[in-house]
Amino acid sequence: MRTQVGIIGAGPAGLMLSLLLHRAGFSSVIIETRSRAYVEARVRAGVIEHWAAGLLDELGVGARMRKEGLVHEGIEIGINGERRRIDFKSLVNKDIVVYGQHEVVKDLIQARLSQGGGIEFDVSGTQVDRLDSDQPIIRFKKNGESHEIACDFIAGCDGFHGVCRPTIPAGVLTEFERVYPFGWLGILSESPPPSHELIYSYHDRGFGLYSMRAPNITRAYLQCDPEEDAKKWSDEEVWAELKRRLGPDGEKILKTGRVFEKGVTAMRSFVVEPMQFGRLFLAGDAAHIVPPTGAKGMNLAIADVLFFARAIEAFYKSKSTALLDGYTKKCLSRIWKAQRFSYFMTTMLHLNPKDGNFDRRRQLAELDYVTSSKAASTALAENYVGLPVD
Ligand code: RFL
Ligand code: PHB
Repeated sequence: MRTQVGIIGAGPAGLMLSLLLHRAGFSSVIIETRSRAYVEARVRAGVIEHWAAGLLDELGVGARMRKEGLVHEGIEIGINGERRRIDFKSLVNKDIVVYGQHEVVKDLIQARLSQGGGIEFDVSGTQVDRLDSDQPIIRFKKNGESHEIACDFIAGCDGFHGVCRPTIPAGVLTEFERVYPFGWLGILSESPPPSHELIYSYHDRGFGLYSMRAPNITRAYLQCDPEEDAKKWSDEEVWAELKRRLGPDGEKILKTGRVFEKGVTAMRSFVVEPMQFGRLFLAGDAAHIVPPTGAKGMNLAIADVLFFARAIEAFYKSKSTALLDGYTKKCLSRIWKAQRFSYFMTTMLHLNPKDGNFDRRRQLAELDYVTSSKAASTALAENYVGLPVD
């Protein structure tokens, strides 16, 4: 098999890249270890930045998001029960769309398959080779048979635990990392959320986030120990804690319902530099992880592949390698700003067990400041809706 761009991973990064390349007239093949059913059901992100929603429209895959997604013009920040609103519309004249990542993935897969595009699900033994030549190779097995794809370029869109990053020879990459001493216990339930917008709640018992997937489906998170076993939390305990962390009116405004998903996610910030080696280019979670408090992970993945697709187009259309050579620099300038914002949101809103009473007061001052100063709330809004991708 031969293709222009071989893509490892059918997450948001790999799938978006295949559509961007198709629009520009270039061939690609995606290989994915999981089944189509698995990737279409994997519950993850929920917030689509303003420009990313526009890109889905542009690519002709935004129709269901526009019908079923929920447009939000702001968020609420709870400070020990007192809620204050940050109004994106009046501050930066932009909004975001709340629409599950797995729904985006479904829409992208359907679009790609209807273009006749290649996605090989259920592969095993993925290897990337000859990365420093101009014909890198992907090897994999499917149904017991070995396959090889000769590529002009390989896009490593295989997430944090993929094979592409570890294949890059030792000494090439520098890693930057921070691991946080807390995680999120997340639930999905058949019940309406407490507000039509997201509530990020700082509380003396720990952070709580009240999101949604539909008007009658709540997605909520509780700060917990990163090693916590989700099974140890009964549904009753989860609801009681979610109500407490919402504040005095929690009992009244948080409706309970059947919990149909429960899991714990640890939190880290991670970046590798550079994001390329020879003809292998890393994109999305393969190159960086953000803690979910800023809702940036999926959006960063989409921004990376947008920059990569532009670079590929310049290479084939004008034989210029300038954008490919500048890929790392272009991506990192935006990634580090998203890292900064995700770190800011995370440390402002969570209780760090190592912190003392000084830090609690500092957090409360920060929360008061970002919700009362127009300059500070504009900065939060500008980052939340998404920085430019020009
Ligand atoms: P993905 O989605 O992990 O996809 C990588 C794909 O590669 C496959 N793969 C392989 N395929 C072939 N061969 C191999 N050797 C392979 N190894 C792996 C995997 O099976 C998988 O299908 O990475 P991608 O595309 O870079 O996308 C990144 C996003 O998924 C991630 O950043 C977000 O989900 C993060 N995130 C959020 N992002 C947002 O933008 N907004 C949010 O509101 C948001 N909330 C969240 C989140 C992540 C969370 N968790 C569970 C980590 C909330 C949570 C709780
Ligand atoms: C979600 O709805 O899953 C969600 C929303 C906002 C975040 C993280 C996750 O910051």
